[in-house]
Amino acid sequence: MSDTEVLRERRLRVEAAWSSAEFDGPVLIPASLPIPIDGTDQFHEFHAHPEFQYLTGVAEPGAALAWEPGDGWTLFAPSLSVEDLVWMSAPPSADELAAETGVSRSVDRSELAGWLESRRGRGMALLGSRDVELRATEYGVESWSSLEAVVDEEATERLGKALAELRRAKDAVELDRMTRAVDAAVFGHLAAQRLARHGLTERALQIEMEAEFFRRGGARTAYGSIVGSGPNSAILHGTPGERVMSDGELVLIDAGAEIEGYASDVTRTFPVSAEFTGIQRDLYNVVLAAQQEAIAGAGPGVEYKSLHMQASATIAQGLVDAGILRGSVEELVAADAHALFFPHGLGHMLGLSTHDCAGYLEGRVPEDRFGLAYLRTDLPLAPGYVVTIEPGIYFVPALLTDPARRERYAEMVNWDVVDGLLDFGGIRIEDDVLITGDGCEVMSEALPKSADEIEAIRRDGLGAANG
Ligand SMILES: [Mn+2]
Repeated sequence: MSDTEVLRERRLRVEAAWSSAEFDGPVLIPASLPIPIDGTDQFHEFHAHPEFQYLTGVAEPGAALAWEPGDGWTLFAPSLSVEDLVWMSAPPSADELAAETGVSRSVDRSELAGWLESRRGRGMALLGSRDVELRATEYGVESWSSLEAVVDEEATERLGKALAELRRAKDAVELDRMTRAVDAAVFGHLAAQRLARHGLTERALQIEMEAEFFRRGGARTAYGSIVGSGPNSAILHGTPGERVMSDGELVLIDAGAEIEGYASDVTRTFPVSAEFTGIQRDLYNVVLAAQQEAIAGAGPGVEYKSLHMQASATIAQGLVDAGILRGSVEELVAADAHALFFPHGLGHMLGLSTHDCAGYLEGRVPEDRFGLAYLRTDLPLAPGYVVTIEPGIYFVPALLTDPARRERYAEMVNWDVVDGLLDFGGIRIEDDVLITGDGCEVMSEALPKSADEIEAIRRDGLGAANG
């Protein structure tokens, strides 16, 4: 099947879902406009609205897609003025967009006003970017209000949910893009792992890793790369800086590339020297065991939350074995004691954004419990879903020196041991996992993760640097 055929099938599934959502009005899905940077003539990096990008496969600033039962799909292609063309490259023509997206009725965006005019006063579902309401003129529409464009908020929400549910399972075009994004991430991580050494900054690793992402086809990073050395490896979303790394410390890198809108999201943790220290290796193996169990358990019909709870138990047991927690695993997990060291969820849906849509099944909400508040996914897994699996163990000084928590967990935590590890940093291991018909496939499998394999890469990298 060609890419445009896959895109057509995708839209057919959406039409069917929207029809059963019992809404017979028009639907407009703007791609969104570039966002100006205040006080300059520049714009923030453009991100198309994921709903527009899903339905068309492209990310065209200022474009819009429309649908109406009985009328089908219309794609409005922006064109630039002669003055704009002095500064900017020409966007694809309506015909080019028709060929790329398979939306045969692709027309110049100047026809959008007429499309709205002929639907004057009718309730419309407005998906995609809502910027059209405030910046209508930039879509070539004189005035949103004078056209009596009416947004049916209830229908908008209903159709949006139906679309989000369809977006969970990835089709062939999406998986092709995600595979390329994951492959680029793997090469970038390997480059950073080989380069790391005493005396380098976090920033130096980031630069070489991201260069590799771009060389391998990455359009940009999927999110701000996280490179944390030493104590910084415990900052869950830490920004790489000028901190110089030293032998004996860990480095945590959580980074991915984006290709044609699709994200990869991979984490590895490794020593600055050629080897893990004893406690680093022990805790690394606990995280690795939790991660491998979750991957072994992932498959269609499996509740993601049950994988999170299993990982929590494995981490609690590992912390008991390391002399950090005290008590039975059941009691520790029930009291969220493990969450002092694993304060986030097992992972999330991945796709057009790093935390892709619809991680929670309709009707479910995050629990207001320390150990589960940041669980971003709560649904039964199904074939085609791509999720991350990313347990971790961290020593976050803010959590571990908090008087209320020290009192609450006075008996369950061996605080003397913890006090000696406040600058340990953290360990996270994250892979991107595709749920298949009978289990799962680790998309980022090419990036080694056993302690021995990591040390071999480090020895090799350090040898190359010295030789
Ligand atoms: Mn992640």
